[in-house]
Amino acid sequence: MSGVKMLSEFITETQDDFPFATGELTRLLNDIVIASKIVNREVNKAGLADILGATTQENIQGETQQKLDVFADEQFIAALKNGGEACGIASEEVDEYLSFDSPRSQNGKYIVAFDPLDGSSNIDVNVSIGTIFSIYRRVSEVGTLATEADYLQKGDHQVAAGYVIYGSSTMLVYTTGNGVNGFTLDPTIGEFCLSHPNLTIPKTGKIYSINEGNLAYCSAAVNNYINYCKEIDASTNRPYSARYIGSMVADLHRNMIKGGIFIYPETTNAPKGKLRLQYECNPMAFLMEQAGGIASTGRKRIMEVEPTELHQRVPTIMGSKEMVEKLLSFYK
Ligand code: P6P
Repeated sequence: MSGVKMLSEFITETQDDFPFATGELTRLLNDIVIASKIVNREVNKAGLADILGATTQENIQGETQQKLDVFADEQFIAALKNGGEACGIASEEVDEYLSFDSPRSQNGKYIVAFDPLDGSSNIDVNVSIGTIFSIYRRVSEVGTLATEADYLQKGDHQVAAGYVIYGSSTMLVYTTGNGVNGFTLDPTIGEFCLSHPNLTIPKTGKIYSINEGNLAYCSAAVNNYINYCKEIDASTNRPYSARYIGSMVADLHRNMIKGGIFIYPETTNAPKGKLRLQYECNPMAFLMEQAGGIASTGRKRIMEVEPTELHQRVPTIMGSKEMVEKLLSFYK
């Protein structure tokens, strides 16, 4: 298609930006793209196939696994295992990390942490859901089985991250540390096409996104900030609007485009918050910072947090620079 740049072309053209450019990232991202297209196909007809609803299984989070969660997880694991670039994966749906033991995979230089289908409680009510992925270069010796240290790297060591949002259209948004670019799937040709080059998040906005049902358990700082958002003050363009989808990818994608702040803080009943550091917060933090936003726990950059457990949770505040800075001023 003349004038339209496809994701595969874009990755190839920009792979020299990637410090380890030998085509590895191209192949690794294409493995993720393949899985996302298969997942997209099933998400788009979830209501028809016997793929809706819950399984009888629970994941390590204690959350009932949705059938589509399990399907999506299987697709990403298969694509990455067969692709050979990844030596292992960590998934929200799998208790332990999974180091691939084939000789080919042990020569893989990357690990991928992912949430195969985030927001899956929204599947049965047809609300946008997403896949989130984070790519690290392994720290263990190439040619060996990946070790725990490969999976417990802090967010600043990511070499790439992105998400797929299965919404009114299906988009893939990713970064390799040189800005953020968004691609929309053209189902007529089955290709992701560049639709949002050099995505940057507006430095401020009018949208705050938090589950207000939790406010009674939130800190004074968060409550004071939400009250600030609701106060009438024409000079500072308030009150703001509340928008909360309950699907992290959808809430953050909206804020990336329109500007806004997303808050899932620590609460008295969840001192670490709810969202998982390695496959939700770190990849989204990488994207937010690359797009000119801020991603904080309330006390430090999310990508500075030293992981100690694969599924650890972290308080999450991310979005437009000036809005996050305002909330952080309430912490002081
Ligand atoms: P709550 C979905 O389950 C998820 O992990 C994120 O996608 C979303 O932002 C959050 O949890 C919603 O949590 O407690 O507000 O329903």
